[in-house]
Amino acid sequence: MILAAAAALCCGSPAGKDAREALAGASAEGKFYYAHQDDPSYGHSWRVEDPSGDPLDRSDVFGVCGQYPSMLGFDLGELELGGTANLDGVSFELMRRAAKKQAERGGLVTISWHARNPLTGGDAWDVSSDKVVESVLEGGEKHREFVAWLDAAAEFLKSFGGIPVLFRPWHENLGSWFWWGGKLCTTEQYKALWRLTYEHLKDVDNLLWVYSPNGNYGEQGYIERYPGDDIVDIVGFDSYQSGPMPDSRERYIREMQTALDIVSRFASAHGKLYCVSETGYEGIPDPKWWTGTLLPAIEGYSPCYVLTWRNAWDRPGHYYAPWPGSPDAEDFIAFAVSGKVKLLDK
Ligand code: BMA
Repeated sequence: MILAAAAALCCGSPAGKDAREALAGASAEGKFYYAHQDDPSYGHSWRVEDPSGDPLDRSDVFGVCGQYPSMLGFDLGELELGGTANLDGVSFELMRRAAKKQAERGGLVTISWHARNPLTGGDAWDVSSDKVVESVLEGGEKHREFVAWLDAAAEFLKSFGGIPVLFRPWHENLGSWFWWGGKLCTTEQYKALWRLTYEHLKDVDNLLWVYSPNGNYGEQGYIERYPGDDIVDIVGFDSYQSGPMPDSRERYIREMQTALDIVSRFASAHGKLYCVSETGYEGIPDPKWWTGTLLPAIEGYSPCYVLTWRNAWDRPGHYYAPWPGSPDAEDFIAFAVSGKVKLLDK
């Protein structure tokens, strides 16, 4: 069923086909790729100092369990400003080098884009105007500048030399905290933004396109803003645990199960794979989070990957994966050997 459905996906390149077959294969075996944002670039209290020479072997996840995440997450944010590093200081050259190394290890890469606000000049979270999406569409006052941003993204992604990339633009679009969010544009404008992006990147033939709203949306919103079967390969959602234990645990599991129910049915009806495109619990205040909460939250479903967010090197409490000595490290090892998680050897 899953392999037959995969034939309906939109990406036509051999590398993209291999990637989606690998993802479908893992999911058919009841396993998911484990992804960690910015994993080789920095971790809890350390960072790569030499992005062009560092061997990129260090990883908080590897430091804990002796294996690497099978997927790396990166973000393009501020590529559009023409600098050498993204909004969190991750060098674009490091991303390219890490992606190559990841492919050699047999792993995958996913890339999101916290693009700056093209109308106001503010950041991705600047929601002071609801005219931003309109302004970048055909005929809008920022259209030309925005197309230049898309072209810069295309050029960067082409420089990966055919390594498949799960590209995840304009995420968490049902909430209203990014300029492309729910109250900031109409459904038609959102879809037009996605199509414009697709059109300008479609000759980057190593991309798989991931649609990833925030999880607490309800089915109607999810369906309404879905860009279209011809321009999406994988459907997912972002959902986090927040607030004190134990109440937040129950709520998180409930929200994850509801979202997985919606997304898995949607994926099966549309011939797509599905994933948990972002999740986590900031600072992991529950030492049994991995086996006691995350695994139960996805029980009964087979997402092809699950990504946890970044371990900021300069904010000790802002982490979503274990690091050597973190209170959840032992539980992460149990998670890693649960038979459900795909990780990579050195
Ligand atoms: C957020 C935080 C920010 C970061 C942003 C984009 O969740 O981690 O510190 O700048 O993601 O990566």
